[in-house]
Amino acid sequence: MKTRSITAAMVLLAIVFVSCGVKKPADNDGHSLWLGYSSERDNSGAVGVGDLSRNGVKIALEELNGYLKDNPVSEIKSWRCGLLNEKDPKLGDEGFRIVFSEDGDVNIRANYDAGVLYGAYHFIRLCRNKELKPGVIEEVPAFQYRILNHWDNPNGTVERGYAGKSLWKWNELPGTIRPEYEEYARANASVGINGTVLNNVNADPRMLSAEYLQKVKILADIFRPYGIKVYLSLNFAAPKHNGLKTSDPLDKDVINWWKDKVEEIYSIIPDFGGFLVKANSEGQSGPQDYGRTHADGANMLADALKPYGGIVMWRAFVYASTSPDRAKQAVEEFLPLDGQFRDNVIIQIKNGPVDFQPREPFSPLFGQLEKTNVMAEFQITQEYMGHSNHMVYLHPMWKECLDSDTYQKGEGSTVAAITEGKIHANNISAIAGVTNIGDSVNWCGHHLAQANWYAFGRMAWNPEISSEQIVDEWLRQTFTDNKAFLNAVEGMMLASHEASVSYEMPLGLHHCFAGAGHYGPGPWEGASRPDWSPRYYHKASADGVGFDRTSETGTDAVSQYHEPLKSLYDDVKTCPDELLLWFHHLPWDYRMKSGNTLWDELCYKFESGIKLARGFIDTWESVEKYVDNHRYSQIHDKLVRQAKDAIWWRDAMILYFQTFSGMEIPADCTPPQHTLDELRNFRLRISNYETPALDVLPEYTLSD
Ligand code: BDP
Repeated sequence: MKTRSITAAMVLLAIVFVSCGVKKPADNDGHSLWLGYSSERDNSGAVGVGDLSRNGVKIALEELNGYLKDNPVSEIKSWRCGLLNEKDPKLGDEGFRIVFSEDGDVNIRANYDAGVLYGAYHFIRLCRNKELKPGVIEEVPAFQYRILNHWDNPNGTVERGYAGKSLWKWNELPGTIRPEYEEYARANASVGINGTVLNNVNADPRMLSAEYLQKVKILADIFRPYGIKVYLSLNFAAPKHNGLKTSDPLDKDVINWWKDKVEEIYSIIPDFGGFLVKANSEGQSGPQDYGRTHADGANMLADALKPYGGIVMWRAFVYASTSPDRAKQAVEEFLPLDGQFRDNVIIQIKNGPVDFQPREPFSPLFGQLEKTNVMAEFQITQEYMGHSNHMVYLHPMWKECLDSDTYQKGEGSTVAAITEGKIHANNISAIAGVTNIGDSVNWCGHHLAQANWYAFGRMAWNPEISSEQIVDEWLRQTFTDNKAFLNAVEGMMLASHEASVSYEMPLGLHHCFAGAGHYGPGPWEGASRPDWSPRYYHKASADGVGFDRTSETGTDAVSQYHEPLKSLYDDVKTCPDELLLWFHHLPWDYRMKSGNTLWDELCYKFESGIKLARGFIDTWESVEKYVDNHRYSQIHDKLVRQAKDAIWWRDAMILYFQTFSGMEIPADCTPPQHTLDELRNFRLRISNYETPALDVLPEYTLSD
């Protein structure tokens, strides 16, 4: 005992000693995001909506002046930015050129305002990351439309939002203008995001009313100088809500109603971007209500928007409880329509075939449509990955999808290449992310979740940038460029997605969530119907676990993939471990490539997730001296909850599966801390979409 306290005292002394050299940063509430420097505008204190003198060039100069005056860079002697006298086709609408001469002159040029602005932000990023070298830099974005989707409702709630209420204060608009609106625009522009859908895909028809359009106009005016267009989600039944007898897309009155509505919108917001549509999905109305197709619905809207240059993003997220395999339905419904959509329609496809699970194979629809514009939809908000309680850096997961080869036109037909329009003669290219932004002071609920907003923008600009580079850039700008801090925290963030998969649903398991809130585990829920029930997805029984999607004995979902993927997934011997139970139903004692039984492998996978999550706490504690107290302790608390949740997930999943497998948990795994009955009873307390309050979550001890 005595020796222990002496050692503890020595460790404490050592910590005090080491910390002496590092000055603890002042408290930071996280509100300034990765933009912890002032633009010249911040210093002037000016706020102006509809100020016609504001444009991208002006803002670019304010940013450069603000940054460089406060943070002089010895190599930089002078700077300027502006439009090119003669347009350079290579730079397109949004590209830029930065010339940084040997004698210290910086010159940022572009064809249009937005490019100048992106060039300025890029240049400042290089300065802040100390990557500046004399020479010429030219960049153009990979995707034309780089769009955030807000699932925000007029009443201020946010569907699947875990960062407070909606940023948009509809009840205050158009009269009251909050500074956050412009801060939001600035943050988006700084990473190249150029569009935002303001409202939930489960759309309230009120959003298209004359009253709301006046509110939307204010936001559009604030965003415009930052190169950001606004879009709206629409309710397909809007004509009926407004007194028409039908919303049939082939009905003359309906067609005219939409034409008039679109005309009205453009008279108020001349650069309105277009519509996002969720139709015939989860109870939303759509063309199929009238015996029409998705193409009939989308084209009717596209025709109305065409004269103004607007687009329709039509979602492929459709399913019905009558389909034997939900994962197949998007291809079944959309493939027969290939070639029927107008050229200003783009089909918005979630990254995986089911629904934003911690790991899914890429949606096969990306590789199936050839004559239709397609785009990917990612979820930045962590509906299925611990809400804003868990630290999960999502870029590795998104990149896994974009880099996946569909083999549609042979090798190299990756999801990125297809959606960028490199494989087919697509008319438009786009990418969307469902935001994690709310009105909480730090915007995203978890300080480290800001990295996902940042990463989405950087990826939309350039899908080739690595996860390592993005997290490194973000941490330097948001925390510090201290090497020890960066090494530790980058490692932790880069491991976090794999950790989340491992402690929630490893080896291709999916949708084992409790209730509709999708926070904790509920593998015992539901029946074997093709709806949202965990039992339908994992199919655990005495004979094994997993969803048989093979060609011989299963639903044949594998056939929606091109060769060689189809055979690779179909054959249990070649199917990658991480998707094994997505495609195969296997006995508990199935021998894995590792030599373990499937049962042991599952236990060890969960264990590895628990270990990683526990390790994140140690890593964070090791960098305490580099982080301000405010963010340090908030992040620390959340990491503790994350590690507890990791054990909760394992306890629930494994104890439930054990009722079928009858096998023992390997002795070297963390022992369960709750019984199955306790966990099932706990489930009864989770009933809605919210994150359960921390103090009602099951208690776990983290010591070994
Ligand atoms: C699911 C969400 C639900 C959304 C739906 C969608 O649980 O709240 O409305 O996706 O994307 O992930 O439409």
